[in-house]
This record gives sequence, structure tokens and C-alpha cells, in this order.
Amino acid sequence: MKFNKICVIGLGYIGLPTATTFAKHGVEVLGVDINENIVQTLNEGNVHIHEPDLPEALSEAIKSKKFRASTKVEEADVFIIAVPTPFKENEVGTYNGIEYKLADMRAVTSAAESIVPFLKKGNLVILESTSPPQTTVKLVTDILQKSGLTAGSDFYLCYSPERVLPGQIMKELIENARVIGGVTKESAQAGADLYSIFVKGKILQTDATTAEMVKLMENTYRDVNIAIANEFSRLADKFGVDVWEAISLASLHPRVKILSPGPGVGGHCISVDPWFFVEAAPELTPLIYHSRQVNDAQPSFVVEKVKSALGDLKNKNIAALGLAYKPDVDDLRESPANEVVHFLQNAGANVLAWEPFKPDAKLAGINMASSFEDAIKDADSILLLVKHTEFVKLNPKEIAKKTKAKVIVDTVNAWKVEEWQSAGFEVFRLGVGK
Ligand code: SAJ
Repeated sequence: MKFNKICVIGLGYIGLPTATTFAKHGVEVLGVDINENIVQTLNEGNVHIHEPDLPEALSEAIKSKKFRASTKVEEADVFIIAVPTPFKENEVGTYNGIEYKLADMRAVTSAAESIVPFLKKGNLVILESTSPPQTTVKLVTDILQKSGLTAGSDFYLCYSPERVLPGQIMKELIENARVIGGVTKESAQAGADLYSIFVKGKILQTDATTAEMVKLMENTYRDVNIAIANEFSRLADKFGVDVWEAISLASLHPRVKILSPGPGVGGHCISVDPWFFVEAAPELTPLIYHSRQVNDAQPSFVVEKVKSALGDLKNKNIAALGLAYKPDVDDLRESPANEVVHFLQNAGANVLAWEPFKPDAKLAGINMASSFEDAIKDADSILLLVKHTEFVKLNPKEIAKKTKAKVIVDTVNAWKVEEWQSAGFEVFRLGVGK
């Protein structure tokens, strides 16, 4: 089929990079978003999200007149849905006494509905939003068929998950392997033809529900494996063991690779997607459910560690280093570090936080330092919450000159114990019961 015009619905972390990459490869792209400010910003050539190489890609796409943004869908050959699938805010599901979170599919629903008036025979529709199993063959199919056309025979329909890592999206979009699940073989083939415009990684065709499961399995696998690392950190703490040493020794086994414990699991993927499985089949997912529980409880475990280092937290000054959800990104949403800071404050501590990737961030209930120096100056202790490269490189002797703190708590195994000790600090580490 011909791909003269693509309509990408949802211009966030996935939709916008996808749209600009197609435009760069010569296809006319209409980007659609319900947010008028975003549409205006993009049409002026400015990007509303932080992602390396994206601003350049957008300005190239605009200059070549291959990309424009709008709040309205138009006729096109291809429609790609890349809208968020968060949790429902005020509603949970229950099963046998457990509570689980529910996917909020309103954005996918209204994106699919917005396509209906423009859908024609021979079009291709692709859902990219992470979704519960069978969303494509049930929810999306039912909505699109309101056009009077039949999915799979009148128009092609696919699910194709994104698998890119924030911070490397523009590169991984092209290089990663791409799974394309069609509601029919012909649909999968049409999807494969489309993405082969720019994808250099392998393109693998399957059915739509398999592709949905693949995406959820990838992130659930990671969540469960981080949960076991976090549980090991608690066991090591109890038994006087250094979990980091134990993990590196266990990982010498040729078939064992243990992930890293830390203050918890953040972001909008790993901590969200496993719930889609639990919601879809709570009776089949005790391991996935409990892994979520373990990871969600990890910030409280960190607070216990800080208490064992500092005693009563009342009026203790703590410099919290890092608020991002993971190293070397500026994304502070769904961050376990934030939660740790709130818990410490609730326990009476005075926390001053410093996030070098978002120095001007304003977060409800969190006191932000004006600089790194400001954060540590009057601190009783320094708490490291995110393994940003610039924190790993800190020189303890230099730090000792700039702070009153005598205690450090490292939750991410970034700092060499001996170096900090010889600079005069007492060192506590997550998962180290020695
Ligand atoms: N984390 C640990 N220990 C580890 C690894 C990570 O505690 O050993 C924590 C991180 O600090 C962070 C959270 O887990 O808080 C998630 O970070 P991440 O790097 O595992 O994942 P994301 O959410 O940035 O991106 C993931 C990726 N999926 C996988 O690696 C399987 C990415 O490829 C997906 O595209 C993305 O989710 C997504 O959009 O689904």
C-alpha cells in the first residue's frame, strides 16, 4: 500500500519522535494532540518535552513542510495512536481481598473514536499505546467498526509496541527490533511495510494480542526481577550481608543476572504495565501482584534505613540528592525518590532536595535547594537517591569541606565506602547489614 500521509494521534514521548522520524523520511505527517498549547508550540518549531535530538528532528520536519500539528484528525492513509494509558485515579479493582489498579483507557477510546469519521477502505490503523491484552481485537476494533468497515478486511489494524528507552528514543526508534501484531496476516504485513520506512532493527510479525502481551511481559519481567533484588536487599540487611557484594558474586554464575536494588521502581512503564495483567486476570497473577507490592514498599524500607543511620528523624537536616525516577534523566514523575522525601518529612526531618536535571522544579511539599552546595551546607546527613553520573563522581574530600554532615546514606551503591570513610564520613548503604 501507499503511505502518502500519516496521522499520528498523541504527541508525547512516543508520538512526537515517531511523527518527526516519518517526516524525516519524506512522508507527510499530521500530528494531532488535544492540547492546544502543545500544537501551537510544535507548529512554532519548539518541543515541549526533553529528549536528545528531538528538537533538531522537529525543526527539520517543519522546514521540509512534512510535519504540522493540529487538534483535529484529517483523512490519511495511516492512523497511529500513541496516547497515554495511565491508571484510573479514583477507582481500584478487588479480588479475594487484594486491591489492584485499573487502566484508564479513555484516551485510547477517544483517539479511536476520532478516526471513525475519516476511516476509508484500505487504511491502516496502528495502536502503539501500552494496553491490556485484547485491547486491539476488542475495544479498538469495536470502535473503528462503527464506521461500517470491517477490521482486517476493509482496513488493516495492528498493535505495535514501542520499546524505546527515554533519553535514547530517537536512536532506539530506528535501531530496536519492532514487533508488529496484526488482526490478520495482511494487517501485520501492512504494518511491517510502514515501519520499514525507517526501522533498521528486525521487524517481526505476529498477531495483535501476542504483540500486546510481548510489551507487557517485557516490563513485567523487569519489575519482578527488580522486586527480587529489592527483597534480597532486605534479607541482606537482616543477615549482616552486603547485598551488592552478594549480587556481584551470584551474578558470576553463567545463568544468573540479578538486577539492582534501589529506592523503588518509578517511571510510567515498569511500575504501571504489570497492573494491566493483574487487572486482566487477578486469579492468575499472584507473583506479578506481589512484586508490585514489594517495589512500592521499597521507599519505606529506605526510610527505615535512614532511621537506623540517624536515629530519631525529628528536626534532622537531610540533603536528598536526586529526585528523578532513574539516573541521568530529568523526569521526576512517578519517582520513588519523591516518595522517600515525603516520608522523611512526615517523620519530622527537614529535607532539602537537589535535582541537577531539574534545578528549578517545584514539587508540592518538597523544599528544593537552590544549588548542590546549598543542599549539603547545613545538612546532618547526605542521602543519595539517584545514581546520576555527576553524583557518582563526587569527591568526598571536597564534599567534606562544604558540609556539616558526618553521615551519608547511599541507596544506589554509587560511592566507594573507604573513600568516604577516609574523608571523615560514617557510611550507611541500602541492603548492607554490616
Ligand atoms: N530500576 C531498579 N533497578 C534496576 C533497574 C531499574 O530499581 O536494576 C528502577 C529505575 O531506577 C527506575 C525503574 O526501575 O525507577 C524503571 O527504570 P527502567 O530503566 O527499568 O525502565 P524505564 O521505565 O525507563 O523504561 C522501560 C524500558 N523497558 C525495559 O527495559 C524492559 C523501555 O525499553 C520501555 O520502552 C519503557 O519501559 C516503556 O515505555 O515501556
